[in-house]
Order: sequence, then C-alpha cells, then structure tokens
Amino acid sequence: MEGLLATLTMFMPQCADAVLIISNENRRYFTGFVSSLGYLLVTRKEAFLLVDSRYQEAAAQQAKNCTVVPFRNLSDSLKELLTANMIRTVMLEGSAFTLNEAAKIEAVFAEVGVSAVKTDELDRIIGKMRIIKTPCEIELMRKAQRITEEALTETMKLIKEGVTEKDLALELEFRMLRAEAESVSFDLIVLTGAKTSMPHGVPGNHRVKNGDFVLFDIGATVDGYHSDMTRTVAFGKVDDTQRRVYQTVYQAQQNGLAAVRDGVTCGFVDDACRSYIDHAGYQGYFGHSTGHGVGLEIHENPSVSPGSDFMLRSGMVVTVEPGIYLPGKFGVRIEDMVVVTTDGCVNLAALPKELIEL
Ligand SMILES: [Mn+2]
Repeated sequence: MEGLLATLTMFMPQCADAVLIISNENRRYFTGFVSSLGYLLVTRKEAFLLVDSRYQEAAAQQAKNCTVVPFRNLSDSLKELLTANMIRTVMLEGSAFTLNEAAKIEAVFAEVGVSAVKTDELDRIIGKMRIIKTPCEIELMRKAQRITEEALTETMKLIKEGVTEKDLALELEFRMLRAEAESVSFDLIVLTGAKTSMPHGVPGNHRVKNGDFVLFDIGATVDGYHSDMTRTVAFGKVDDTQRRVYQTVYQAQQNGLAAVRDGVTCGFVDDACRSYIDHAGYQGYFGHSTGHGVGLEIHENPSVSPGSDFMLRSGMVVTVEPGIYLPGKFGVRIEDMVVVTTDGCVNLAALPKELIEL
C-alpha cells in the first residue's frame, strides 16, 4: 500500500483489524476516485474499494492504491472480503453512517462473526490527516484559485448600471467551467447594494446602480479541491461611510493575515481582525467567524473563530475573511485563502484588495 492509505494504516487503532470508509470526500481523498457511492475497506495490509456496476470500469482505471471490487450484492461481497482477510473487528467512519446504515452493516458483519466499532476515532484520525495539506493538494487549490481570479477579472469588466447579480454570477460560473474548473466551490455569491449586508445572500434580479458595492464570494474546484475568495468592489464613487467601512475591513484583514503562522491559536487570528473592527466603532457588525479550513470540502477544520485555542500548524489552509455588515445599508467582506507556514503564511490569492471604484 502507498500514499495516504499507507499513512492511515500506521494510525489504525489496535482495537480494529480494518476500517470502513463511506463518505464521498474521504473515499476520494484516499483513492482519488470520484463516485456518489462506494465502500472503502482498509485492512492493515490492503485496501479494497467496493463499487457497483456504474463505477466498475472507471474505478478500475482511476482508483489508486487499492483493489477495486465490483459488487452486485454488497452484503455478500463484504462478508467474503472480511472472511478471506480474517477480519474480526471493523471500525466505522462514524460521522458518515446514519443510525439505520450502521445497524444494517452491523447485522451483515454479525453473520460472519465480525463486530463493528462505532466511535468517532476513525473520523479524528482522518481529520488529523486531512487538516494538513500535502504540496500536491496545495497545488490543486492554487490552480482553483487562479481560475477563480481570472474569471473575476473578466467578469468585472461586465459590471455596468442595470446588470443583475444573477447575470454576474452566471458569467463567473461560465468562465470558471470553461477554464479547467471541475465545478464551482459553492453557489456563487454575488450581491449588490443593500443586499451586501447579508453575508450569505443569494444572487437575484437586483440590479447594479451607481454608488453600490458589489460583493463577490466565489470559488472553483480542481480535482475536488476548493478555492474561496471574497472581493467587494464599488460601482461608481462611494460615500465617506462606505470608504471608512471598506478601509476598516481592509486593515482588519491585513492584521489577520499578519497574525497567521505556525503555533498561534485560531482565536489569536480571529482577535487580530475582530479587535480592530471593534475599536474602529463597528463592534457587533462582524457576526461570523474570521475564517475556516478549506480542502476537499469548502468548510473544513479548523474554524478560525473567537476564543478558539486550536493551534494553527504549517500546511493548514485557512481563509481570513473579516467583514462589516450594516443592515439595510451595505456590507463589505474581503477574503483570502492562505497556507500556514513556520514564519507566516503564503497567500494563495493574488488579486488586489485596495478599494476599486469602477
Ligand atoms: Mn469562506
């Protein structure tokens, strides 16, 4: 066995002869193979990816570091594998099984004298692996970020009086997909005017007008890896309040970026952003956390949130995205995605952040 699966077997707890992984992200993480259903059984010596006929051919070509086992009847195939490999205990991926699925699989195991270990230990082991990104994973996220930035640069040229949020969101998505994005990272957020005060508003038929902020919270995926970036730009000239809020968020974000390095807590980074915003007179107008981990999922650990004593480590990828939201008026958020290093961070985003007045 090689790669991440080999690492997993090193951490496999003594109480289990094998583990069973069923979540789409974790199957993909270990095998590189994408499917909406599948069962990855990992023993101390070997990994088996059980897939149905829909994925049989593709899995045989694409799945890495495992033996592909096509199944017609999952129970029969599982029982055969468990018996042939003399497995007595299997640890389940606790967070991925529903109560019903766990009960069903336990009944199947019981038929061949195998017991299921239902704790969150496997989830914690995989979580510890996934939170530190390999250079290869970082490269994919860098590529996703580049595609996102190119799409935004092109789409910004289309901002004019009367264009709708939805128009801009569609233009962005089209450009990302036509480049080498596998998909968008999430339903793209493009908001204008008063709607920018809603951190996760949904693009609608609201039209851009002079003096409005336009907020883009966008990202693409490449080989499953996400990018995440927010830029807020102005269409036309902003007023003094808008400028002051923008500069406050801009500086708070700079402070947050400067705080990131191996060995500091997430709470420390959050405070670097939040205390600046509070002291500027906007206490209570920055409701969400400062950031989150990114990877195969758009929101991963760690959460860069107030008071968190979770320690950042080299190789983690987190966002730094403070914002100020004045209900009924407008909001500003600026977000970059960075790789934590021993003496700071590498910013994966390159697009400028100084206030742009189009
Ligand atoms: Mn984000």
